[in-house]
Amino acid sequence: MTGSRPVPRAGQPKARWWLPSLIVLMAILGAGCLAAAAYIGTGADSSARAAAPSAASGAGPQSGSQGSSATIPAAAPGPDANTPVPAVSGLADPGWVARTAEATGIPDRALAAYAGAAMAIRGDQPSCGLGWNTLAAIGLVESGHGSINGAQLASDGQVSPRIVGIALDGSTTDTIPDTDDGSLDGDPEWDRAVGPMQFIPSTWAGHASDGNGDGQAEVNQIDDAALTAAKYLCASARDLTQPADWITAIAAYNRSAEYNQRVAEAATQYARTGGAPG
Ligand SMILES: [Ca+2]
Ligand SMILES: [Ca+2]
Repeated sequence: MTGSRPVPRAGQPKARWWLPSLIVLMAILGAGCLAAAAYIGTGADSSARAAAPSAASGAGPQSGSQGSSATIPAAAPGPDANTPVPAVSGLADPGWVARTAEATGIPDRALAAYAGAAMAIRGDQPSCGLGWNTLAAIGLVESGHGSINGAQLASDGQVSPRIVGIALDGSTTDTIPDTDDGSLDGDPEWDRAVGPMQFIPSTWAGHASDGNGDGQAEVNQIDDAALTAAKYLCASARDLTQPADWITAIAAYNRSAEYNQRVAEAATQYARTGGAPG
């Protein structure tokens, strides 16, 4: 996926395309489905909700099936509960993670990162309404949850070998000359999307976050990548429970309408199949 799509990943310049995209998405998905995906992305969790019905839930496919109790259960306090920066992967209840991973097919280690990142951003920015399913949908589309090109996601959240996309040299993508001197993407001529959430170096530089509490922001570590994605999606005071804001946030990741559609479909599907309360 990294190399075949026509536009770069997270951080590319935004284009004023969202209105036609909205129309396209509504035509393809149906207005109800789109609203569901948006709010999923929201309901998705408001950091912790898996598809929790909200004011917009009347249009959601999962409406009525999971109820307002679809909040992700928090993990019991552990020995590291008082550490300054707890790992996001430990925030969601392990039982919820296991059940939801089985229901959705998302690797449990990746799901723990997505859910925990959504829970963390809910604490910092509750008005964003980011759902775990939106992060999971992006992780799926970007890298198959860290499995693209033979990569594997280890229990510590590290993805190896490193995931690095094709050169964004304008031949089949937008043109993004080097911004990092190759320090993140290994390419001193062009920029490339890196890691399981596929950040281009300039975006990573502006939003890089430490999700596993080791004091480092590492683009190929799933907790760090998921938390960074959460912060990036929630930038500009977006309210992802609103379809227009959700679409704009996904467009900031990748402005392709086809990309937006794929993420919307995956987010909707994840909300349908996962996130049942414990
Ligand atoms: Ca570069
Ligand atoms: Ca880290």
